[in-house]
Amino acid sequence: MNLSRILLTAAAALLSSISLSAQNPIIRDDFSADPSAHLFNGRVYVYPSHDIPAPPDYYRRDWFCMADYHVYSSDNLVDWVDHGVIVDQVTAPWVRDNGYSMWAPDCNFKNGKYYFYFPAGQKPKTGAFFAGNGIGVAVSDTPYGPFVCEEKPIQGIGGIDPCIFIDDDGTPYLAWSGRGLQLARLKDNMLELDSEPITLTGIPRGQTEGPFLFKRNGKYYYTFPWVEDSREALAYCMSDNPLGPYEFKGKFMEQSETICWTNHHSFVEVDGQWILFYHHNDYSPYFDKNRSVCADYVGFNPDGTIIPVVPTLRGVGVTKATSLIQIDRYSDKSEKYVASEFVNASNPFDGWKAVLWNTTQEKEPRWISYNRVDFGKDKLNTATVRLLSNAGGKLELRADSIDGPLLAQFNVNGNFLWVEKTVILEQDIKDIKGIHDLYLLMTDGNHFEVDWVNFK
Ligand code: FUB
Repeated sequence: MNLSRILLTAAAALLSSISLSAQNPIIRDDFSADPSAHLFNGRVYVYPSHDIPAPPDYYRRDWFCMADYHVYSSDNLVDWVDHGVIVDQVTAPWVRDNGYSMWAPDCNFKNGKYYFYFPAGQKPKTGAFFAGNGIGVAVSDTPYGPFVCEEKPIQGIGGIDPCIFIDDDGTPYLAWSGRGLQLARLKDNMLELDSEPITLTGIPRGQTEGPFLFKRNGKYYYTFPWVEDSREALAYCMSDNPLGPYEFKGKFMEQSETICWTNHHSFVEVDGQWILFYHHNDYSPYFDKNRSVCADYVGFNPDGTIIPVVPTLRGVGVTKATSLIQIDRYSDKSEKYVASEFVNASNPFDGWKAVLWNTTQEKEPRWISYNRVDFGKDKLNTATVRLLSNAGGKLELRADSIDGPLLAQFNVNGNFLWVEKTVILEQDIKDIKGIHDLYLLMTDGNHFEVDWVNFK
């Protein structure tokens, strides 16, 4: 690799970081997909692919379009830092520089280095139009770069969606999607195959891609998106050996209820709790090739099988009461007449609002809840809600349940305008401390929109 390429990669990795926030999706200022999450040195690093709207030099406007990779990290699963571009199609030596096919990547740590694996269309030989997909490696001393790309992709394999798994004894394995789901041992140098690839068998009919291999309690899990009907569910096989044979165990996430055709995922254990990272098309409801990374907790049955995960708006982590609590990504709600909608449908990245309403026939209290809010150790004095109402009414904030301790009450005159309304906390609740679920109730009125809640 020449010096200018190294400098470009280093500069990208040093780009100033941007703080993002909690809830789903976790990356809220850009599209992101195919998340591969790992715990390195006490921080969770997520290596996603990066969807972009097709630029003029890309001939397909209806397809995936990906020109580079970012890496994100967090020490609390709530505040995510974007470390900038780590690899891109123009500076990666063997990659077609207008291919826009930098699909699902992965990264892992061995021999004191971080190895980033990524698929991409190769530069065609002179005179040829197409050269097929390679899987390349870029190496770094840190999980966030700068990464230096190998001159050539891994020899002897082609395909997409590499996953690098390191067993407890240090043996590396590469899983990927080629002619079926593939798996091979890697040499200690992390750059060459050390065994003939194996094709997974025994998976019921249905297209597969995007493997993620992990180990828990001595069992190996080979997990993958699996097309059943017309969209991808997430499914898995289990084995007592890394190279199988694997036994099909079924789905652990159903197909998205939106139009999103793909899903792609990874598992990571943080402080004894397993988390599933995956993607949906939250910010792009009408075009499913612009996707967004989400995360939810995942559990296991005593026999090691995965308890199916139902996607949430709320996601993972504990939210500080003193932050802008995006209660529109609620964890629970009253049965009827509550929805999470875009604040500004013409710019989804403005985020969501919760809408609570009643009809002329029905006048019930409507509510939403947001779990795991940390009220801290210090005394709080005020609560603020950013809201909009047509004819006004009354909102309440409560802790722990819909009839739990009253935190604050808001009497609102409606005027169809967004306002930030602040009230003093109820006297006997001012010393609320620690982690509680937060409930917001519309106890009077027939239309409220709520953007966020904040305590000071
Ligand atoms: O992101 C492009 C492709 O879509 C990935 O490589 C697949 O796993 C699917 O998510």
